[in-house]
Amino acid sequence: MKVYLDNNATTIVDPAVFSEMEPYFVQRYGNPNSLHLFASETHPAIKDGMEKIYAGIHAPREDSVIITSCATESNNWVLKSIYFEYILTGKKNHIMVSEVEHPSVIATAKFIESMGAKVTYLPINHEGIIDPQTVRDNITENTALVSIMWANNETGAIFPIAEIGDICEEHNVLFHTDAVQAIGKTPVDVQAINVDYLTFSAHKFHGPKGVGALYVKKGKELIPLLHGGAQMGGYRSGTLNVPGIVGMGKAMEQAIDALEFEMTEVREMRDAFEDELLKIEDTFVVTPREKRTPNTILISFRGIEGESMLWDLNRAGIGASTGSACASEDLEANSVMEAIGAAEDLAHTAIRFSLSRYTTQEELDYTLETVKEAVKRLRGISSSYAYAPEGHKSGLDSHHH
Ligand code: C6P
Repeated sequence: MKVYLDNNATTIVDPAVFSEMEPYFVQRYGNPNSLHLFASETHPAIKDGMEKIYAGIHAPREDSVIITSCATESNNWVLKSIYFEYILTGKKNHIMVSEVEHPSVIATAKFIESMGAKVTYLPINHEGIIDPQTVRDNITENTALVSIMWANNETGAIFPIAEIGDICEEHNVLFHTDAVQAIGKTPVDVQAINVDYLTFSAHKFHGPKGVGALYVKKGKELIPLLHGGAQMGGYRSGTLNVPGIVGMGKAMEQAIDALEFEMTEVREMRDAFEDELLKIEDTFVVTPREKRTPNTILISFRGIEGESMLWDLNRAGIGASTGSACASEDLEANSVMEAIGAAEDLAHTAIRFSLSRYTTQEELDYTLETVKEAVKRLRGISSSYAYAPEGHKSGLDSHHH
C-alpha cells in the first residue's frame, strides 16, 4: 500500500484541474500577447482562470493578483520590494517577521538585514502561535512591514491574522501574510481582514507546481520584479503561463468548493487519527487541534529520531516528513520545536502528517498500525529512550522558556 501524508509539502493535482489545463499545451499554445487567432483563443481561459483566483480570495477587481512561479518568489518579492521602497531610500528601516516563517521569508529577511535593514524575528508562544501583542510591542515609527504567515506549514497553527492586520493598519505599517497553508483549509478573504500583500501557491491546493501568486491591495507599493515586455501590468514581465493560470484557477475553484469538506470530514479523520496516535505512550503535540488547519499533525515520539521514524514509514510505503520539505535534508531539529523551546531530545522527534481530501480511512488505519510497530521497534533499540527520566509524561510544559 502506498500512502501519501505529506500534503503540506505538495498535493496531487486534481484530475479535473489537469484536464482543464491539457488543451493549453498542444492545442491552444499561442502567446497571449500576440496579435493573431492563436493568441486570442487563449484569452477566455486566462480571463476565466484569473476570475476564479480573484473570487477564491475575495479580491476586488481594483486590487491586483500577480501570477508568479511559486510562493517563494512572491515572498521574496514583497520583502525585497520593501527594501527598495523604504530601506534603501531611508524612509523607514525596520521589518518584522515571525521566527517560524517559511525559509523563503526568513532567508530573504536575513538578506535584506545584511543590506542594512533592521529585522525583528518575533517569537511564538508555547502553543506555537504568535501573540498579536508581541507585534504591537515591537512596532516602531520606523517599521515598514510586518510579514506573518496565516498558517504554519509544520504545526498547522493558524495565526491571529485579523488582529495583526488591525494592529498594522492602526500604526500605518504594511502587512504581508504567507497564506500558502491556509488556502482550501480555512476561509481566506482579503476584504474581511486588513492585509496589503498575500502569497499563495497552486501546488498546495491540488493545482500544478510552478504557479504561485501575489495579491497586492490597490495603491500599495510594489517594485516591478521582472522588467521586460510589461506583462502582469508591468510588474512581472515574461510570457504568461497559460496552463498554469488555467490550472490555478480551477484548483482554486475546487478548493473553495471543498473547503467545507476539509473543515468537517478531513478534520474528523485527522482528529480520530491523532487520538489514536496520542494513545501511544510518550507522544506530544504542540498546537491544540482547534487552533490548527484541519489536515495537519506535528507529533513527537519521545526517544525516536524523526528520521528513523520516516525510514520505517517509507519502507512501508508511507510518505510523511519531519517538518518542512525543504529543510528535511539537513537533519537539524524541527524549527517550530526549537522555537517553542522543546528540549533537545524532543526537538528531533517530530513527525508531520498532513492529510488532504484524498486521504482515506483505510490509509490512516494502515499508517497507525505501521507507526505502532515502528515505535516498538525503534524504542526497543534506542539508547536514550530507556533512560528518559520519569515525570516527562505530561507533555512539553516542563521545557518551555
Ligand atoms: N512548504 C513544506 O514542506 P513554494 O515551494 O515556493 O511553492 O512554496 C514555499 C512555501 C512558502 N510558504 C509556506 C508556508 C510553505 O509551506 C511553503 C512550502 C513546503 O512545508 C516545502 S518546504
